Amino acid sequence: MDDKKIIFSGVQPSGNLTLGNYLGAIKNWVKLQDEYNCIYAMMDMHTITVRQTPADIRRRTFEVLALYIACGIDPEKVTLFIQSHNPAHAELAWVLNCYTYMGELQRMTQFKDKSSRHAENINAGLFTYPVLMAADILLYQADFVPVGKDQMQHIEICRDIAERFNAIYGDVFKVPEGMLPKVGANIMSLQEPTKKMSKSDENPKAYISLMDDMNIIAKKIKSAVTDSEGVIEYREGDETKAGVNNLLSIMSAVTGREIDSIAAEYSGKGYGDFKGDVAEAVVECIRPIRQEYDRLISDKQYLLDICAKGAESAARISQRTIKKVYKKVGFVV
Ligand code: ATP
Ligand code: LTN
Repeated sequence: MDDKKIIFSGVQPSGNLTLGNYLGAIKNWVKLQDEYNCIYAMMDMHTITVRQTPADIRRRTFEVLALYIACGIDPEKVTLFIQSHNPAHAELAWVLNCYTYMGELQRMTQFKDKSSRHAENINAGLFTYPVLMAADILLYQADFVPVGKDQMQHIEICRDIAERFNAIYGDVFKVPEGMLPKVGANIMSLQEPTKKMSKSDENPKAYISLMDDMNIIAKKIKSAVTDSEGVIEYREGDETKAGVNNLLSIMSAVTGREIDSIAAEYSGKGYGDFKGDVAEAVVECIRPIRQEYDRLISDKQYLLDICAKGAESAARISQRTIKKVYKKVGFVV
């Protein structure tokens, strides 16, 4: 291996990827692929913490892979694989479960949120979700984990578990750091802009899916909730401005322009003009991704070959960590 630092990240194939997933995570991954050794996975094992239709997981796993590549991830430079293809994730997760406290898992926002939304199925996997995520990252001795803001609490618990384990057994795990994008780390719902944009939102008008038709995307942006003040201004922390703040962040993230300069350009103009331009910018950002995606998704064999090669290399790298961990805890290796 060369001396490049290691990056690990992934997305769950639990729904159609949103503009939030793209701007918060995947867009950032593309920028990192030359400078780092990047490993990106489809986190299928995490999706079954919530009840799913099996055929949907299978189809979406390929969709997510095709989207990664359509967004600009180069399979020649990056390791791309399906989480369940490398058994080391489940193996390390078991060990780490025994070094994680119930109390710290109980405090996780995502657990509280998802268990209230799925009250009929609060399973043990949903509870230990962050432990599997810690295993994903620690297996590869990752230095950095590029994610959106909502995942930072999971990165924190991963660091705590790694430090706890290292304190007992010596330097086994690299303690990773989260990496947030400069803009786009927290794209909000278009309908309730104080909530994050989420692919599992029951109201499809709340999110932009990368799979939406271009005219639907434009419509969703034009009907985004704003306020009655009529002033295009970014006011951090002002909940009444959450809708406008969000549209400004989206515009900034898709065009690469500074928020202040966008706000200045629209000062004195109405929301209608502004939304029309945001809609156009978002459509122009997604259109080429969609075209490339449509081409890739029809070539199943190509996608299968990529994840077979990726799984082999992922298994090879992670075996080193598994061996070390098993030896340290006292298993016969
Ligand atoms: P779900 O709704 O099923 O929990 P999700 O839409 O939150 O899914 P994930 O698969 O959990 O998506 O997240 C994938 C990546 O996208 C993570 O790095 C996450 O931080 C990022 N992400 C998700 N939603 C947003 C958002 N609204 N803004 C910025 N980044 C986001
Ligand atoms: N929980 C993450 C998906 C995920 C992940 C990971 C991200 C699972 N394992 C490891 C980064 C590193 C989410 O985005 N919901």
